Amino acid sequence: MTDFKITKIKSRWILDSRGNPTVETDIFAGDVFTRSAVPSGASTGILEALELRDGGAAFLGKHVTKAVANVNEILAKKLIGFDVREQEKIDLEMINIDGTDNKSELGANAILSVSLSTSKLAARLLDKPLFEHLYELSHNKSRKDYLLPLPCCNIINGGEHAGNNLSIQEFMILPIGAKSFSQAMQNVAEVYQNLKSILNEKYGKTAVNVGDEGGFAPNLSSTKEAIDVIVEAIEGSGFFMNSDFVLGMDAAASEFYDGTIYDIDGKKLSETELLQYYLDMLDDFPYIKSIEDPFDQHAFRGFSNLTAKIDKSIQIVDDDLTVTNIKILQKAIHENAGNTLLLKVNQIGSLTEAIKACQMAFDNKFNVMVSHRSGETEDPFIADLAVGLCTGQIKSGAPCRSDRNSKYNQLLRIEELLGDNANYPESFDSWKKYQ
Ligand code: 2PG
Ligand code: MG
Repeated sequence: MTDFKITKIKSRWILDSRGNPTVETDIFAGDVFTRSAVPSGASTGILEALELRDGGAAFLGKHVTKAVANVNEILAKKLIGFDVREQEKIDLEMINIDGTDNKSELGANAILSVSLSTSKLAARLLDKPLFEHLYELSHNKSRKDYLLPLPCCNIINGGEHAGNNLSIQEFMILPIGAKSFSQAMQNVAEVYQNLKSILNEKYGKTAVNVGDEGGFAPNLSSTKEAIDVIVEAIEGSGFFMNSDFVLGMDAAASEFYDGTIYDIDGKKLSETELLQYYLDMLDDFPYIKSIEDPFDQHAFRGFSNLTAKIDKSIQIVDDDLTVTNIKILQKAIHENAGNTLLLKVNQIGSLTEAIKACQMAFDNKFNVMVSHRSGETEDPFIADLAVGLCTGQIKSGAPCRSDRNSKYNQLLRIEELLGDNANYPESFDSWKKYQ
């Protein structure tokens, strides 16, 4: 008989995609173990759960020995004997041991590494793919067919993720016209390679250096210039705007806001002027269908005003605004601030709470996009999460660099495993048929 009880927990530090230390944890049930690593953001929201770093000299203050010790010396002792199928019970136990609102005692990185590994071990012992276990955990029922996500691939990096002058952090291409996930990834990869040639030809070879998320980081002077070159790459690859691809962006506007003024593309704009900037942009480029964090992380009013003024088919995505936290998401829903939740497990620090945020979003007709962080590892957890929650959307950067492709590649494997039971979204709200 399978024994689902935790027998051992072992945590360590490893390096993430930016060369900073992060927490990795193995959980054992007898001889069987699973492993999870925690990602880390650069343009983080102020209200995110706390990522515990040591301070001091080691790794320029970024070492995680305290978080690792919190797993090995505190959580490992308390969780021995817990049944890994009881995800919520284990997560709540960790939240209680931590005892703070933002997981600052043990560290969200410590707690999350255990939380994610727990779900993987349960899936392994139940002999189920992780996405299936995650579906059952979040829906209390099982299903055969699944919704693969639309890959929202960030092919030009700016903001905090690149050493260029682009204010907007992410320029994403969304392959809406593909009929399958694998076709979508192929289309994206072809555009990416063509974009590389175009950038090289137009701006020289330094323009194809890449940023933190694997997208190119050319020193373009404006948002418009970036959009134009992306459209050229899409059309040059034989695809059509609107039918094959639409565009998305993450402004990550808190990063170009000084508390009074938004400094974008060399222009100094008030909140009202920035609103008009987006409305003009949507007029000029009608294939932009998703804008994340268009205003500062405290600017609920800006989000509401923009959401009210645009067509309902366009996504306004809440990332730093809501930080995967149901209390803040509730406020955003109440104020109609945005219409889509960006779901990042490490913003809240446990799987159970991330699932609750997703459910709250869906219950209130918000779309959900599962997201990586700019500092990533080879752990593909969020690929299974996107399928298990049937969100129909994921962002994991460019189709380049293994920390990004580990997620897309896992989705290719899931698609293969599901065969005819793998579905590709027809629209942003395809998730509605899967809840
Ligand atoms: C974002 C993310 C991921 P970071 O802002 O959405 O793309 O960046 O992890 O740096 O917060
Ligand atoms: Mg963001």
